[in-house]
Amino acid sequence: MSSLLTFGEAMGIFVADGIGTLDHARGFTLGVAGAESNVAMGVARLGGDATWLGRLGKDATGSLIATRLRSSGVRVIALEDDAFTGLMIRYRRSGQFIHADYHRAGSAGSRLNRSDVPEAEIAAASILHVTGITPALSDSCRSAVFAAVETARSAGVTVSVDVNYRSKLWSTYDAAPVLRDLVSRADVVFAGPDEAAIFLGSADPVEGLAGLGPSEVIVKDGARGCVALIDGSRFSLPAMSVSSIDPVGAGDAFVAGYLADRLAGLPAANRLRTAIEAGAFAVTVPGDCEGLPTRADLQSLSGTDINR
Ligand code: KDG
Repeated sequence: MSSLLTFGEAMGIFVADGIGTLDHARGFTLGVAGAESNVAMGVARLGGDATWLGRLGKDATGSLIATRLRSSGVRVIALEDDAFTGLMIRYRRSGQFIHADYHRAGSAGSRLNRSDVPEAEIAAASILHVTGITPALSDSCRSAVFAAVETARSAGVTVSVDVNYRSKLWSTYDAAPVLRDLVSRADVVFAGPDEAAIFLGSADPVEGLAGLGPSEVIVKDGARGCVALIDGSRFSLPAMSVSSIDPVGAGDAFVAGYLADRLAGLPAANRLRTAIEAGAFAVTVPGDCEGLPTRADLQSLSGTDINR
């Protein structure tokens, strides 16, 4: 069976209930955050075979993360670490503005290193998925990402990269050469137009990303939908009109939708349609991973046949 392997930092997250500054918060919802673990859960919920690997502290947050991922059907390779499991705190300053604080410097997840990702696991996968978040966490994480990507390439495993620029982790100046290098080693790349501009400048994002080498370029543009260049064919899909409650995690749901259909051997048009639907479903549910849909969820959203 085709399978996805991904790795990165998964964290606990406290999301303030309601809207307002943190000092007005009276309750928090505890969840799990992390772009790569979100994608793994998203692929698994859509019926795909997904493995997430990462370092977790020997604390309650680490256990929570492993339990939540496994309950979504993800195979978890959790490497125990003496450091704490990273945390995030997020609140909504207004209906529009979301603020997040990281508590992750020195965390277990940021201590991942290149010997943590076994070559055999990579070679056995159909897709290795990494993000531009991991190289920003530490030198050892950066080295792990590039080593894993090179192992995948040598083994003929598809390399998928979501650029996922995080301004709280590094500057665009520091990120640009690293993200450009990472994208140039990918087969499949996902980026927002603003993220692509970090290392492409004013070049057209689709053409610019394709010019670096990936044969599957997908530019996700939130409420505007997506444009893509896949094996030489161009696609442009509008977003679905849904009532958005929480945009966080929608990009990961989109990636999961695309990769789940790719693992299932479906053509590009289906992958992009599922990506759009998964992203749309995710924004209707609060939380980073709670809105990752199943196939049945997508059917209820679109009212279409899931076997199309
Ligand atoms: O992609 C959603 C993420 O922002 C979230 O789950 C946490 O990985 C995360 C990050 O670094 O922001």
